[in-house]
Amino acid sequence: MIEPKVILEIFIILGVIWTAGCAVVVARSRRAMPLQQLEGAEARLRVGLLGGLGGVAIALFFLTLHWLPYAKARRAELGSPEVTVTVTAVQWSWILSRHQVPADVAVEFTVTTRDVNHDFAIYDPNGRLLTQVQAMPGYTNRLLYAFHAPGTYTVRCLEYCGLGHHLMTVPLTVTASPK
Ligand SMILES: [Cu+2]
Repeated sequence: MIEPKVILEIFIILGVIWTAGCAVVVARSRRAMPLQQLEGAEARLRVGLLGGLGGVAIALFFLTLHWLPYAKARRAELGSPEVTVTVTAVQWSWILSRHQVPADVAVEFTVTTRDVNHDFAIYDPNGRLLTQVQAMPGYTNRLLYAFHAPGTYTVRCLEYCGLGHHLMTVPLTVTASPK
């Protein structure tokens, strides 16, 4: 797993390269050139940039796909769930089948709602968002996650669902790893 700091650094480096490239294009376009030649050079540059950057974007998409937090990627990383928590959202509270889960174990949250859309989000003891999934009427969405430290985590709703939306919090206790 790449550190968020590294991703930010890569993003900044790419941003600097992109900005420098734009500056070069602007500087070159100011040179006095016959109109015909300028258009030809610009057209070639555009096609080159489109093809090159498009290729890079597609390659990055496929190379980084397995880091996306989709159920299949999580399952490949964490294995089959050892603990299941059923989660039902209702205006305006969360109904959890259990409020304690062990650390370092794959936990599957099966999430649905009795009324409107909600969003099941888990925050760590420092208030940092760890993971989330939509709670949708008529559907059960599965969220696989492993907690790495014991503590009191907080479930919140991340989809505005009416007057009592801010009341939708419930603690989730992560106990020491059984392993
Ligand atoms: Cu809400």
